[in-house]
Amino acid sequence: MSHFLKPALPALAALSLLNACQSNTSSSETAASGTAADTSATAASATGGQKFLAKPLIKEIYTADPSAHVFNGKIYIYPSHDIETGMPENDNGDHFAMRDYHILSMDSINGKVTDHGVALDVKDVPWAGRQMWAPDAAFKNGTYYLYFPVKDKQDIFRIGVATSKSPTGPFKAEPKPIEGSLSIDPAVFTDTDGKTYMYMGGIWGGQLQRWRSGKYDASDPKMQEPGPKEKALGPKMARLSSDMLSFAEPVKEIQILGQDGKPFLSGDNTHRFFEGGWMHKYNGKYYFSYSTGDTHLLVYATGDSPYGPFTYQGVLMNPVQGWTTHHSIIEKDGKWYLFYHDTELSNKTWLRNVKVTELKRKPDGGFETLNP
Ligand code: FUB
Repeated sequence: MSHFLKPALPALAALSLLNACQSNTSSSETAASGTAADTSATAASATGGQKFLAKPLIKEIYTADPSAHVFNGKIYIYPSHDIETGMPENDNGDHFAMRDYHILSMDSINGKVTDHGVALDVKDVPWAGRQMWAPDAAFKNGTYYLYFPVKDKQDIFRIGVATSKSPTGPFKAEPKPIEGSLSIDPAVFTDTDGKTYMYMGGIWGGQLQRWRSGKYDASDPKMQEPGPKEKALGPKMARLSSDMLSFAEPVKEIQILGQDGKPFLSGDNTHRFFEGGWMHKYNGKYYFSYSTGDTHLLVYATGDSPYGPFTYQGVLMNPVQGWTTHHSIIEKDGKWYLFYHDTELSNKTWLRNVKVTELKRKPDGGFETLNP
C-alpha cells in the first residue's frame, strides 16, 4: 500500500469510529513570556459545510508540518512550504516537491501571522537534490539553526543545517548534510541541562526502512520493511555537538513500548511509529509524540530519559482531512498548544495548511484526545 496514494479523507471515516529560547520544555523549567493568549485562533472553521476545530493560520501560501517554538517570548513556526508542481502522486511522495522554506511568526496564539518570505531555497543548498520536507529549528549561543530534510543528488534523504542571526532567516546552509543523518522529519529538543538532541525518521517515502542494515539500501522498498509480526522500526536520535552542526554520538534507534512493556510490531499500524516525531518535557517527564502514518493518528508516549524507552499513552489527535498528519507542541503563557495541519483550503493531500489548537492536559500530565 502506498504512503501517499490513499484517499484524502480518511479522517472523516476514522472520526466516526473513533525557555525564552526553547519552547518545548515546561515553563516551570524555562522562562516564557508574552501577552496572554485568548482562544479565537482555536475557533472552529467551516468550509463547504464541513466543520473544523481550528482555522488555517495563513491562506496566502500552503504550509504543512509546523514546528513551533517560542523564542524571546514570540511564536515562530517552521513549516514545509507546499506547492503545486504537477508531479504525479506515487509511493515515494514525489508530489511533495517543495523547494523552499518560509517562516511564520505571531506575537501570541491569536496574534497576526506574519510570513517572513523565503528563508532558505533548495538552490542555495550545495548538496541538495529535491524535496524540502518538514524542518525544525533551535537557538543556541546567539545563533538560530534551521534543520531540514532534503534528498541529496543521489535521491537519499539527509538532514541539513543552516544558520542565521535572526529566527526568520535568511539562513545559510552548511556545505554538507549532517554526517550520519538519515531519513526525514528532524525534531530538535533542548533539555533543561542544556543538552540538545535530534529525533528523526519516517518510514515508506521517508526511507527509514532503507537503513535497516546500517547502510542505505536502494532496492525495492517494499522488501525492506519488517514483516507484520516483526518488531516495528523505531525513530532515530542523536545528541548534537555543542556547535549544533554535527552529532556528538552515533545515531541510535529509540524504543516505543506498549503498556505491556513490549515493543510494537510492524503490523500494529495504529500504534507503531511512522514519521513526524516531536519531543517535549513536562514535570520532569519526556513526551515523545508522533504520527502513525497510514492510520493518520497523532499519538504520544512517555519516558524518563530523552533516550527513552517511551511507553505509549494514547491519542493526541484523531485523523485530520488529508493523508499526512504532523505536529508540534509548545507551551505559551501557561497553556499548551498543538500545531498541526490539514487540507481544509485545497482538499489536496499535498497542499496543506497549518493550524493551532489548545491541548488539554489530564491530571496525570497526559492529553485529552482532540477531534480536528
Ligand atoms: O511534508 C512532507 C512529509 O509529509 C513530511 O516530512 C511528513 O512528516 C509528512 O507530513
